[in-house]
Amino acid sequence: MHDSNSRASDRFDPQDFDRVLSSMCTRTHPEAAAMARRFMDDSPALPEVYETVVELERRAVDLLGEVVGLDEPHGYVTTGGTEANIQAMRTARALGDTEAPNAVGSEALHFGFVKAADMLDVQLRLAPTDEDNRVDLTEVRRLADEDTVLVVGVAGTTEYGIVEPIPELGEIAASVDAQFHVDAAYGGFFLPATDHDWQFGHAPVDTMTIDPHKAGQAAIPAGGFLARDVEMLDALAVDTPYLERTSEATLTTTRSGAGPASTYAALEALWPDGYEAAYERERANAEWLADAFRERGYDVVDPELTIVAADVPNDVFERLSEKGWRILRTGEDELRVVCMPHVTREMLESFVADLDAVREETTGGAAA
Ligand code: 0PR
Repeated sequence: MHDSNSRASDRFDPQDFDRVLSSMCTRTHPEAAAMARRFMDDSPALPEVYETVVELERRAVDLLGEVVGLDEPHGYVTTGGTEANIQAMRTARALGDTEAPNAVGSEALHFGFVKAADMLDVQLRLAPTDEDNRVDLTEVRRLADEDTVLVVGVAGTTEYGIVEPIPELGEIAASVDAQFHVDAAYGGFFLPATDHDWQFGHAPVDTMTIDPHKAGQAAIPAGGFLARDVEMLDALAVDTPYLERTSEATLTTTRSGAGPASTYAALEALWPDGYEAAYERERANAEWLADAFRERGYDVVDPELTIVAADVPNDVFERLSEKGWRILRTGEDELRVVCMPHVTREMLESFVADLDAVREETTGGAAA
């Protein structure tokens, strides 16, 4: 039993980021962290009571609109990418004109879409990806039909960071009169610094997910759901009979003010130059690590944004985990490193030094 006089905060420490290599979350920007703490007790669900946090959310959505090329953005700060993706499917189903709705995307869709489809009773049709992990567009075209209410493109896939062909997927959506959603949960804060076509200004995108609590450097919980037309948000609204407001479009009711407040603070501090500089750094780190794996004879999936996946043998992976590296594998069993702001070059050098030490100790070195 612990001493009942001691405080939980004296006894428990959060995960140190020094060895975290496979997470899309990162250290919160200091100003965003300060704002998260200040506004964690305020709930934007009650605008009549908590006025300031509602204003912060409005400003956060406006700035997110700038990031995604939308002049008049409609949306809100969600609990994360999963909620934003659920809302995209929900609005598409509400506005679609069919009794048997389906949604089409690639196998690279985040597993949260499976939850969305399950809850909303929408059939999820996933086109295969090829050996380079790219979506087969012919197959997407074949899967889309008159009952398709939503086509999804991922701008930065979870496992490899691949930017799917957004304009082409948008054309397929238009050809069957379906809504087009882009999941830029991971990629959205990197992509403005690249040449990729991914946002509202580049393709007929209707809705988008972009997560401040990933590369946006805001506090958890902060996802972003954005829509081109206000009707898409209105389609989500339910009546709220006993409040002064008449309707609510969010999925959850009580919401933490930490998300909107820290999102606004992070964007104010980092958009656009801070995010661009972070991307350049993380991209260079990803390339550096990919080269380090290649030099050691491992197959590497070329990083498209900031994710490196390498075919490292299981015994080597296990030994690196034992050394305290917080690493995860892809579905194909590759070691997957997500270069986020907390992942410094120094950290990667120390990781590669451990990799070399482990290779000496195991058969993995010989096998590679
Ligand atoms: N869409 C994409 C493209 C994602 O990569 C993710 C999260 C989501 C949606 C869902 O976002 P939320 O987790 O905010 O609902 N992908 C991460 C993953 O599966 C989730 C994650 C994030 C896991 C941080 C661990 C972690 O520390 O790897």
